[in-house]
Amino acid sequence: MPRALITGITGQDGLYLAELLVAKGYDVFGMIRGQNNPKMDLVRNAVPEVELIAGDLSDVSGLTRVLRAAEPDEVYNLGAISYVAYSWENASLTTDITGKGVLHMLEATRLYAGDEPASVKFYQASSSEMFGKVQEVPQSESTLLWPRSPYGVAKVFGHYMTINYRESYGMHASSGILFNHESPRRGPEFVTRKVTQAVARIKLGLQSELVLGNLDAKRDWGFAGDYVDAMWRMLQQPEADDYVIATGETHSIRELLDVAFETVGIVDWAPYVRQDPRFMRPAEVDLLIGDPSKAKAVLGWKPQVAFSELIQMMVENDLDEQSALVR
Ligand code: GDR
Repeated sequence: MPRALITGITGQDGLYLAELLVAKGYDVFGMIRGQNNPKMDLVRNAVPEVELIAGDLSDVSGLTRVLRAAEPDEVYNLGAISYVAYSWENASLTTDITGKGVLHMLEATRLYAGDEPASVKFYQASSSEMFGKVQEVPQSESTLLWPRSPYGVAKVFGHYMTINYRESYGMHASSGILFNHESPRRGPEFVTRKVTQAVARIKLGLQSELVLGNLDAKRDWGFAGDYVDAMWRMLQQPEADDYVIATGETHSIRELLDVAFETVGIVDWAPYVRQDPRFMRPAEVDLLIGDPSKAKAVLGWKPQVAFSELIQMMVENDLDEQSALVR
C-alpha cells in the first residue's frame, strides 16, 4: 500500500485529502502540532484511519523524525498559517511557518530520501495570493508574482524553494497554485463561510446583521473536494511541475451575498449587511481569476462543482448545523 504524510491534517484540505487517499487504499499519516491539539478529535472522527504523528513545521529535526516514522511515498505539505488578514498582525510568525516551514519540510524530505531524491514525491500548497496585484488576467503558471500580504510573500518563498529543490536536487517536488477553495468545512474566518453561517443564522432568527469588509473584491472560488484530487494527480505524473488549479470564473463578494441570501429566499440583502473598516486589509487583492488549462491538459483535471452550487451547499449545511445547535 502506498504511504502518504500530510501536514496541515486538521485543516479543510487535510481532511478532504486524507479521505481521498484512504479511499484509494493509502496508509495515511497526519502531522499534528502540539500536545493535546484541540483539533485531534476532529481528525479522528472524520478520518479514523489516519495515524497522527506529533511534529512542527518550525522544527526541522523533529520533521526528520516524523518522516522516519511515516516512511511516506508522498508528502503533502498543506500546513501553514493560512488566514491572510492575520498575516499583517503576525508577519514574522507567518513567515516562519508559511514560508520557512516549507524549506524545513523540503530539507527533511531530501534527507529522508537520501540517494534517491525523487523517490519521495512532494506537494507544496502554493496559493493564488502570490499573484496579489495581478500582472495579467487570467493568471497562469507563468504570470509574474506580486504578493500583497505577508502571507503572500511567505507563499512565494515556499513556491520558489520547491522549484529550487526540484532543480537543485532532482526532487519530485510539485507546487499547486490553488485559487480559493471552499466547503462546509471552511473555517468561519474566511469570507464564504462567514457569509453562509451568518445567512443561516439570519434565516433562523439567531442573528440580525452581517459585518464585512470590502464587497468589491473578486475571487475564483472552487470546491475544496475537487482541489485535493488535483494535488494527488500532480504527484502521479512522471515529472514534477507547477500547476494553477482554479475554475476560470470570478465572482465578487456582492455576488456571493446574492447567491447565499437567495438560497434562504431573501432577495434584498442590503438591510442585513454592514461594512466596517475593521475588516478592510492594508493592501487588497482586487481580482483573481485562474487559467487552469495546463491542469486540464496534463492532469486531466477539471472542477466539478459550480460557484452557485458550492455556496448553496454551504448555506444548506449551515442551516442544518445552526438548527441543531438551538434544538
Ligand atoms: P483570501 O480569503 O484572503 O482570498 O485567502 P478570504 O475568504 O479571507 O477573503 C476573500 C476576500 O473577501 C474579502 N472580505 C472579507 N474576508 C474575510 N475573511 N472577512 C470579511 O469580513 C471580509 N469582507 C470582505 C477580503 O478582503 C478578500 O478580498 C484564502 C485563504 O484560504 C488563503 O490561505 C489561500 O491561500 C487563498 O484563499 C487562495
